[in-house]
Amino acid sequence: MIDLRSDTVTKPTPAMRRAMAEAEVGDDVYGEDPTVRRLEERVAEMLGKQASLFLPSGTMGNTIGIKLHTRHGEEVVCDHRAHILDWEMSMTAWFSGCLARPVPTEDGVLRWSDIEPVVRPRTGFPAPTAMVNIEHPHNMGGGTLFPIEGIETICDHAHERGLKVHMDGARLFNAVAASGETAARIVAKTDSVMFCLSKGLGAPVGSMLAGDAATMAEARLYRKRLGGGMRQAGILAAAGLVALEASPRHLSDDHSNARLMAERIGVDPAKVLINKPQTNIVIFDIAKTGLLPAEFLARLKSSGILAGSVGGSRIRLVTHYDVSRQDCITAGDAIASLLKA
Ligand code: TLP
Repeated sequence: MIDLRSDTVTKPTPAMRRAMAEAEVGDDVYGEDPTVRRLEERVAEMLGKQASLFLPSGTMGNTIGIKLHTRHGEEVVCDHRAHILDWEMSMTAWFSGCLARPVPTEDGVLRWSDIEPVVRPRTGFPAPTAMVNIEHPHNMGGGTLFPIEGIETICDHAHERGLKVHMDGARLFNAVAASGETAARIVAKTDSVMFCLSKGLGAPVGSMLAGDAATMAEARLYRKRLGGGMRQAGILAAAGLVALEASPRHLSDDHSNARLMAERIGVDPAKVLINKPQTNIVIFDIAKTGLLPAEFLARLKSSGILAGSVGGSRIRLVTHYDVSRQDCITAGDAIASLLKA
C-alpha cells in the first residue's frame, strides 16, 4: 500500500529506535527526565523562545495554547478551515469556554485585513476577542504558507489591540524547508507556537509548545490537568531529538514529491487541484466525477493507494519519508486515470 493519508503514518527510523532503546530517563512529572529536558531546551533554543514543553499531541498543544491566552467567554479568531475549528473535538469551547470566530479565506492564509473587522472590543455586548490563531503551513488550505511579513503584521497589529497570537505550526519545519526562513524568525513575534514531532519529522509520538518561561510554567500545569503528565517520557523524547536533527533535511524531497504527484494528477489542474502544492499536501476535488468520497477512496485502495477524505468532495494526499518519488508517480497516475474515467 502507498499510504498518503497523512504524514502521521511515518514509522520511526532505525536511528530513532536506537535512541529510544538507549535513552536516559527519569520521572518527568518530577521534572527529572534528562532526555525530555534536553529536548525542551533544544527546541526553545531552535525557536528562540525562553522555554518549551513536550506534549503527547498537537491537539493538546493547541488546547493549552488557547487556554493560556484566553478567559471563559472570549473569542478566538481563526480561518474557516482551521484545524482548531474542525478537527480538535471543539476543545476551544470544551476546555477554554471560548467561541471560535472563523474568517473565510481562499487558502487558509489570513491577513490582518481579514482579522481586523471581527476584533470585538470589551464594551459589554459582544464576546471580546482574546487571541488570533495562525495555522502555518495551513493543512486544509493545501499546505499553504503565510508570507513572513504577513505573520509579523498580524502579530504587530494583534499586540497593539491587546490580543495574543498562537501559531498552530504542526508542520512548522515544512514551512522552514519551503520558505528558507529559520524557525526562530517565523515564530519570533508569536506568543506561543506548537509544532509536531510526529508528522513529517517522523517521530512516533509528540509535539512541542514554546513561549516565554512564565507562560510555559503555566502550560505545564494545564498539561497535567489534561492528563498529559508523562513519566519516563525520555524514551519518546529521544526519538524527537533524532527527528529534529535528521528529518528536516528530507522535507524538501517530500515537497517536490507532492508537486510531482500534483503534476501527474494534472488533468485540468485548475479545476481539480485546489492549489499548486507549496509543501507536502495535495488536495483535489472529485465533485465532477459523480462519486462519493468513500467510493473514490475505495477505488484508489483497490489500486494500492490510501488517501483521505477531508470534507465535502475534497480528497487529500500527504507526502512523507515513507513514500518514494516512484510511489508518488504511481499514485498520481492512478488518480489521473480515475478522474478521467
Ligand atoms: N492533523 C491530522 C488530522 O487531525 C487531520 C492530519 O492528518 O493532518 N494542527 C494541525 C495543523 C494538524 O494538521 C494536526 C493533525 C494537529 C494540529 C493535531 O495534531 P495531533 O494529531 O498530534 O493531535
